[in-house]
Amino acid sequence: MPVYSISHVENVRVCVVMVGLPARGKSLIAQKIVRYLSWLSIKSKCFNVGNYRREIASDVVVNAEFFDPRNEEGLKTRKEAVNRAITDMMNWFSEENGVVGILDATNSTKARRDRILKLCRENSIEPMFLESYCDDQDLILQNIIDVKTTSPDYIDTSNEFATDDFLKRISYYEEIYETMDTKSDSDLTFIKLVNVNSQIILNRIESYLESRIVYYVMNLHIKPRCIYLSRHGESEYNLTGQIGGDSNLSERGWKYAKKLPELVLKSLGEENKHTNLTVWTSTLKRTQQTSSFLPYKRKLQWKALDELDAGECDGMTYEEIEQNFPEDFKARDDDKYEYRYRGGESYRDIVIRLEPIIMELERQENILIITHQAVLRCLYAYFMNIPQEESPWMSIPLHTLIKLEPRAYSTLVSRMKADIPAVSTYKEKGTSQLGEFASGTGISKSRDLIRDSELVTPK
Ligand SMILES: *[C@@H]1O[C@H](CO)[C@@H](O)[C@H](O)[C@H]1NC(C)=O
Ligand SMILES: *[C@@H]1O[C@H](CO)[C@@H](O)[C@H](O)[C@H]1NC(C)=O
Ligand SMILES: *[C@@H]1O[C@H](CO)[C@@H](O)[C@H](O)[C@H]1NC(C)=O
Ligand SMILES: CC(=O)N[C@H]1CO[C@H](CO)[C@@H](O)[C@@H]1O
Repeated sequence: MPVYSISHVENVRVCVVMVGLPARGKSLIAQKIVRYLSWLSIKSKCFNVGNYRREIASDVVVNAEFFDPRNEEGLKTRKEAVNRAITDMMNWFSEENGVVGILDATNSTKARRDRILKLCRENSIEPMFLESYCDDQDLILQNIIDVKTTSPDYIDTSNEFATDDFLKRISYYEEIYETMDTKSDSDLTFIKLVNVNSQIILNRIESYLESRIVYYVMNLHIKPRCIYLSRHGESEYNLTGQIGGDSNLSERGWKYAKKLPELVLKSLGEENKHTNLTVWTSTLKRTQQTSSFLPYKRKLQWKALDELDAGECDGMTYEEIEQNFPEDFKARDDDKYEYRYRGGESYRDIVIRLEPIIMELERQENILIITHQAVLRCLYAYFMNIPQEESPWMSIPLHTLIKLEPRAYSTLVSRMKADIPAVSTYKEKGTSQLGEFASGTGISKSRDLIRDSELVTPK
């Protein structure tokens, strides 16, 4: 079975070194890159120097003075934190076959950068610097609000104290900060993002893997927005338990389609009721029928959002598949992510065709996507960092609107059920019967706040 993996093609390892003052969104960018690459099965991990520092100095009260370049004790601790992070990263590269390691630190001086550069070259790892440069005061303040409400350093302090203290901390870093530039750093591989992405400077981007990362960060924005996800309404095939096909909505499916505009408005809330959503559907009738009552003008059909192609099993019920292709039926249950239907697709195949969708989705603002169970699982896995072995088994019921709100360090999820019954199309492992007998994994809670940093990174 051909397995898609950029790293196999190139056999390249990259160390992304974050550069920039505090509150420039470095950790956010670092975490997003890890989430994106992991979703594409590229082994990646973030090494956050701040976390190491908190581990070492867990008993020290950390305020701005700690970051004064003249504070010997602070310097020592911070140096040790950087050293531990680098050591762990190098071990991870060599012992766990890491492909993209991200060193999330300020690394504000050239001397520090030179040291990492040397280490990478000694270990044949490509160093790539990623600087987030920002002099737009509004952006910085917005970031500080995000940081101080989420940073472990400010858990027990008042907002006012946190903001002042953080500004002071930044000013200490500013004393020694040396930005990257195309003259003095002309021989280095780097991306410099100026004020998020109002200007982007690229220097010596060489490998394909590096250019993927560049392309991804170029598409990121930080405007607040929400992403709505919904499956199509119940289809005629769902009533008969058949998979695939291009059937019409059932009567109840049409009811859901009619209810959907109201559901969206309710979820947007009174103050946002004029929000213009962009609507994406697949090219199949059931998603377009589901979108047909939505009042929004921008509706787009994507072939890439079509349901998983069940190949020779298209149009069969799970029972028929179990009878006709018992080995396939078992193989799919054993490894649903990798199993590819005869003449059809696997979950991995879907992730590959969804990659351009994810890129475009990062660029978009408010959006509603109406698609199919397997595709939705993959999209959801990307936003919520769900490991590969779990994502194909997540329960995503019919007639339910899911709302995702990406925040600096977390994604808020809420679900809204339309009060319209539908058959369950959920199939548990080891049976051809449909229905949720136990609770599904993943999104069964009605309202979760999941912090990216607390989530497991897929293997
Ligand atoms: C629901 O029906 C559609 C066809 O209309 C099919 O593609 C989809 O797989 C069905 N869901 C399940 C899990 O049976
Ligand atoms: C779906 O609905 C259309 C229009 O109502 C109808 O012409 C078509 O035959 C239906 N298709 C199926 C497969 O039932
Ligand atoms: C929404 O978009 C439509 C068409 O693109 C436009 O006519 C309308 O003014 C927009 N509404 C708002 C509130 O922006
Ligand atoms: C957090 C971090 O890595 N900062 C370091 C960047 O480099 C300077 C100079 O070597 C150090 O003093 C900082 O601790």
